[in-house]
Amino acid sequence: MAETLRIAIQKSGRLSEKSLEMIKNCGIKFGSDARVLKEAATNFPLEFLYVRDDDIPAYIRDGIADVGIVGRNEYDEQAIDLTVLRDLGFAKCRLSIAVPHAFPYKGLSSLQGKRIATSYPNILGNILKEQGIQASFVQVSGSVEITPAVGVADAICDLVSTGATLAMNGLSEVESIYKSSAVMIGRKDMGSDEKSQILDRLMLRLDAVMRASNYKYIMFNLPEEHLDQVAHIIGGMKSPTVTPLLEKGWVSVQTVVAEDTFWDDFEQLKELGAQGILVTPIEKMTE
Ligand code: PRT
Ligand code: ZN
Repeated sequence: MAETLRIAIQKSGRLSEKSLEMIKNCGIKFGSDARVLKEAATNFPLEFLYVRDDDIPAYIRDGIADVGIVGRNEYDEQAIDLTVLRDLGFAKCRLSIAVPHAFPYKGLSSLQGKRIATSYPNILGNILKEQGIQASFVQVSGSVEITPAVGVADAICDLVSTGATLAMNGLSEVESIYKSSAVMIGRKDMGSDEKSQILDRLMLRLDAVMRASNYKYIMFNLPEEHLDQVAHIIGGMKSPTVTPLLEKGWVSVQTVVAEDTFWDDFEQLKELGAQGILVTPIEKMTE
């Protein structure tokens, strides 16, 4: 039987939708039916395993899955020896220390001898150890933010994205100790050449999808005399496509710009007389 690559995806939670969307954008077709445990893609040798995110690293280690998508926090906390294949850039969050407003926090050393509630004792433990700080951990798997109010802990260390949960529970975020986003992880040895080749094909597509999301395609009309200056602004790219317009002295320019600098570029182009600026997303982009 032909080899297939098995990917473990969170069944239902913050990572699920975006993980599946990225794979769909790779042109891979499947049902993404969250009621099933596993399913196969119809046009690519890939099988999906829908599980709890906590179980993904161990499933990969044990060969039940070959690769998977988890939060970097989950992977680092479990300290299972795999490879981070790609940082996928979504589900961004930070692991932060938060304390009740009355706590006189002056830095990590204020945690000396305190009780800290967290679901990340390994990540936090390593950071405190580096600083020579000793604290006791109250290990909880949910509702970490209520522990100071009920007298179980003096401080907490939990994931934060908007900060709304902390604010709602009367806690101040005093220090961010670690940053996380979704990562694709895999076993160091795929076990067969065929499987490694499938993984390479998947990564090639994933890279094209990720690269595309970092760029925009823009088209605009420009007085020809400003072409040199515009080329300077959108420099770093391969030369733009320039076509003359019927109106004398005007050209139409088409090029790719980075999402990061898009608004700066846009303003400068306007200043140079660019008109009818049209911006579109790019679906796939190869090198
Ligand atoms: O059921 P299963 O075990 O699969 O899911 P789960 O409940 O363990 O995980 P889930 O879906 O909540 O989170 C999956 C991953 O998403 C995490 O491991 C992180 O990598 C990432 N992520 C991104 C977050 C957050 N943002 C986040 N805000 N995970 C959790 N939170 C929680 C946080 O713990 C706190 O309770 O959201 C609350 C804070 O949010 P804000 O926006 O109020 O600051
Ligand atoms: Zn979980």
